[in-house]
Amino acid sequence: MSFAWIGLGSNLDDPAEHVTRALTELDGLPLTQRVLASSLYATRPVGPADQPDFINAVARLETRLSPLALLDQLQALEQRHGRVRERRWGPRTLDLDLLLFNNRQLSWPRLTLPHAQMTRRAFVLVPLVEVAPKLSLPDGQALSESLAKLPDAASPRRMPEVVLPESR
Ligand code: A4P
Ligand code: MG
Repeated sequence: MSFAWIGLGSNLDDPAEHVTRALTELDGLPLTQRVLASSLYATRPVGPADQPDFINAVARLETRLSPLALLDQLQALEQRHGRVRERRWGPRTLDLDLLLFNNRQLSWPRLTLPHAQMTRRAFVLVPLVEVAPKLSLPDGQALSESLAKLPDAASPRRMPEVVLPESR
C-alpha cells in the first residue's frame, strides 16, 4: 500500500462544488481510498491575475496503484469535470496535482515528484499543514517551514466546513 497527497483546485463553474465532488470521487478510484481531506480555501490566482479566485484543498489517499496509474486516474477525473486545457496556469474546472507519493523522487516526462512548485505555493501548503502539520518532503524539509517563508502564507481564506460522505 502506498500513500499519496493530491492538490485540488478549481476556478470555473461553481469551484467549491467541483472540489467537493472531486474529494468524494477520489474515494471511488480503483484500488484507492481517501483517508484525509483538508478544509476548502479561497485563494488568489497565482500566475495570470485576470481570472477568478480559486478554491483549493488537499487530500491524502491510500492506493495500490503505481504513480503513473494514479496520474492517469487523476487526469481522467479532470476530463469528467469537463476540463479543457487552454493556457498554462489558466482557469480550469478541476486541476488535480499529485503532490507526494510515498517518499518517491521522480523526474519523468509525465511526472515530477514531489510536485515541482508545491513548496512555493501557499494554496498547497496551507491546506497540507492544516491536516498534516509534521509532514516533510523526501529530503527532510518540513512543509510548515516552507510555508513560514512565503510572503503570502496568510492569504488563503478557510471556507465554512463541508461535510463529505464517509470514506468507503
Ligand atoms: N505533471 C508532471 N508532474 C506532475 C504532478 N506531480 N502532478 C505533468 C500532476 N501533473 C504532473 O499539467 C501539465 C502536465 O504536468 C501534465 O500533463 C502532467 O503529465 P496540466 O494539469 O495539464 O497543466 P496545468 O495545470 O495548466 O500546468 P501546471 O504547470 O501543472 O500548473 P499547476 O502547477 O497545476 O498550476 N492559483 C491558485 N490560487 N490556485 C491554483 O490551484 N493552479 C494553477 C495551475 C495556477 N494558479 C493557481 C492554481
Ligand atoms: Mg496541473
